[in-house]
Amino acid sequence: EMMSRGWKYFGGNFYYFSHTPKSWYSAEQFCISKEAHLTSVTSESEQEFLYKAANGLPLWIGLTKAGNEGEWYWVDETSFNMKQSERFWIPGEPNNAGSNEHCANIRVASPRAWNDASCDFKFLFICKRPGI
Ligand code: 2F8
Ligand code: CA
Repeated sequence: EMMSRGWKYFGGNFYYFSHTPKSWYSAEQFCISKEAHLTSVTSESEQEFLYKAANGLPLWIGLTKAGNEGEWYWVDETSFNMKQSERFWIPGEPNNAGSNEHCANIRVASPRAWNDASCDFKFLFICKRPGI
């Protein structure tokens, strides 16, 4: 099937691992053009699949902040619960370094993989599309 070229299947979804670094917003626009979104991460097994496929490179995921309170949310509309998700961050993250880190990436090959970084940085990224 054409659609699955360059996409990896895991747990009912297809994931696209980019080869071109983009800012967080440009990465999401790219994913939308593929009828996908930057990936959400909702289980330890999904996290493990992603950080193993990442090969140690930082990759944008679909987690960003909105509103005056700067609440984290998933861009694919999966509900985000910080208490349930604490286990996925690198210890000490998110630290909002320079008060300018409003997007999240998978930064290390570990169950505790996420870092918050400036959305303007160009990183590789992961799109996720439902398998239907
Ligand atoms: O030590 C953690 C710290 O490392 C970097 O800043 C020095 C990261 N910056 C980027 O990834 C751009 C911080 O986000 C991270 O908290
Ligand atoms: Ca950080």
